Order: sequence, then C-alpha cells, then structure tokens
Amino acid sequence: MARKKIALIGGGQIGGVLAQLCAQRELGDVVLFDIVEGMPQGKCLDIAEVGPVEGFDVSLKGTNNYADIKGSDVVIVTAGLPRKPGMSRDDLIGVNSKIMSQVAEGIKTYAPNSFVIVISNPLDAMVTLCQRITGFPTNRIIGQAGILDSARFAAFIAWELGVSVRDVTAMTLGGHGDDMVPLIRFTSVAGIPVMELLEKKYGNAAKAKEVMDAMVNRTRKAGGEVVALLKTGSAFFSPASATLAMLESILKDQKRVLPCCVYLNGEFGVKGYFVGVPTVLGAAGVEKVVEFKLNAEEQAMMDKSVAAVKELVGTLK
Ligand code: TXD
Repeated sequence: MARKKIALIGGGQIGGVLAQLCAQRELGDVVLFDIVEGMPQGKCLDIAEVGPVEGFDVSLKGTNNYADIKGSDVVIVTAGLPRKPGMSRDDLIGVNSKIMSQVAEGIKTYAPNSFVIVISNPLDAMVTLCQRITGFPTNRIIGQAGILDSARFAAFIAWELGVSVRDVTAMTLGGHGDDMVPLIRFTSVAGIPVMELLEKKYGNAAKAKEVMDAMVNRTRKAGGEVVALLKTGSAFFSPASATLAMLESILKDQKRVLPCCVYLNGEFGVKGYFVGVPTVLGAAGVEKVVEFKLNAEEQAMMDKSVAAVKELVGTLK
C-alpha cells in the first residue's frame, strides 16, 4: 500500500516544524511548498538527513511548484504572515486573504480530492476563504485553533495544580480570538472538575474563581504573550503539534473528539459559519459535530465569540 502524501503549503516556522514532525512519525511522504526559492528544498534536504538518526523512511520534497502537490491526501496551509508585537490576528486579514486566494487556487487545481487543514490567521476567516475558493465540501476543510487554545488552557491548569499535563482535559469553543470560550464546566483533572480542586487548594470559592479567571484570561491572550516575547513572529511549536493531532486522526481514522474550526449547519445555534466546536475527525474528515447544551453564561460567551467571527468574515472581499 502506497504511503500517504501530505502537502504543506508554507514552509516557514510552523511549516518547517510540521515537515519534521510528519517525517519523524512516518505519517506519509511530505511535499513542502513555499514561494521562497530554495528554502523549502533546503529544509526538506536537512530533515531528510535526520532520517538515519531518527529512523524514518518517508520522502521529503521541497518545491516552489504547485504541480508537486498533485495527489496529496491532506494539504496543510500555513502560508501567510504571522503577527508582530501589538498586532491582532485580525490585522492580518488583508495580506493573508491575498495569499490564501493563491493557495486555494493551487489546491483546487492540483489536489482537488484532498482534505485541507488551515492554520493561517485570522484562522476563522482564512478557513472560510479557503472553502469558498476551493469549493470543497465542508467535511474536507478544517481549521486548527481549538486544540492549541485548549492545550494552552490545560498547561496553565496543570502548572497551577502541580499535576501532569496528560491528566488535564480542557476545552475551548468559538473563534480563535480574544473572545474564545474556555469551558470550565467541562474541564477536569483525571475526571475531577477543576473548580473542585482549586477550591480545595485555596480553601474558598472566591479565591478559586479568581485564579481560574486569571488562567482563562491568560489562555485568551496566550498567542500574544508568545508574540511579545519572540518579537519576530508568533508561536510555532504548539500550533504544529496541535495540527499533527488532527492530521493523525484523519489519516488513521481515529475518530478523535477534538476542538476544531468547522462549518456549522445549525449546531450550537450557528448556521453557515466556521466556528470552533468539538468535532469527530476520521477518514471522512469532519464526521460529526459533538453538540451539547451550554448554560446561559456559556451561551452568552459563545454568542459573543460567534458575533466576532461573523464580523470578521463579513470583511472578506
Ligand atoms: O493555531 C493557529 N491557527 C495559529 C496560526 C497559531 C500560530 C500562528 N498562526 C498563523 O500561521 C500565523 O499568524 C501565520 O498567519 C501562519 C504561519 O505562521 P508562521 O509562524 O509559520 O509564519 P512564517 O514563518 O512567516 O511562514 C509563513 C510562510 C513563509 O515561509 C512565506 O514565504 C510563506 O508563508 N508564504 C507563502 N507561501 C505560499 N504562497 C504564498 N503566496 C505565500 N506568501 C508567503
């Protein structure tokens, strides 16, 4: 059976890490596309030479020619500029829409049957634009943001409670923006509700809520926190790993329930927009949206986040 083919459109910070992660996990042969001459070729040659050390046999090909993505099973799009300190993700919509228009045409032409995972920011708008231009069915176009946001939330909780990150289950909903919705009610440590553990640690509910509110706020601003430190770009290790979870669930038909930016057809009261919700990802891409009842406070936060997504998408040409 032939190996899967994974195309990475954008060979920058995230694209380069993705290429190495895909190779080391032998998820498939990798084609790394970028418009910069030589850079994707150089990164692929370098990663290929990791093979004897790490023990992988997939092939890696760097290219500046879309024809090389022909027949890809999955295409991952990181093409686009990242934020600089002081910028919001939404500030990127003009320049990255132009880039996404080119990228989507390339995918439509050379990989018309592929699954597409979009990473470029502003994520909710870029995944929308990619679907509009490719015309792909919505089960084959997915945005990555919620796994990263949930991972950040889980990390803060694990560090606060002194437990393994592996035992924290955290969930975020909504847009990949400052209005994202960390769902405290569904966040637990080894199944124990996180607020119960915080109240036990601090001995009172008020302090526990104060600590949780600070972690929720840090989660919402976590992207900007990294940008402010790096100064030259945005987070790339964590978005790359988050994307790998989606890629593996599709390629291996794992049916994982992951927070992904997917097209909603009425779920959570949203119709016709891509929004972050718990999603079953398998061989058919988006196989199911896992819907559940939000309480009044959660619904209000979700409505606010969705309104921000609608406003941003409304600015797309
Ligand atoms: O989780 C998430 N969804 C977000 C996504 C998390 C962090 C960063 N997020 C966004 O991903 C970020 O705001 C950017 O919009 C993308 C890519 O971030 P990265 O850090 O990888 O940016 P780089 O290092 O600048 O890489 C972008 C590459 C670069 O090599 C350019 O040459 C290339 O994109 N590029 C293009 N490739 C193809 N086609 C065109 N037109 C093009 N223009 C630039």
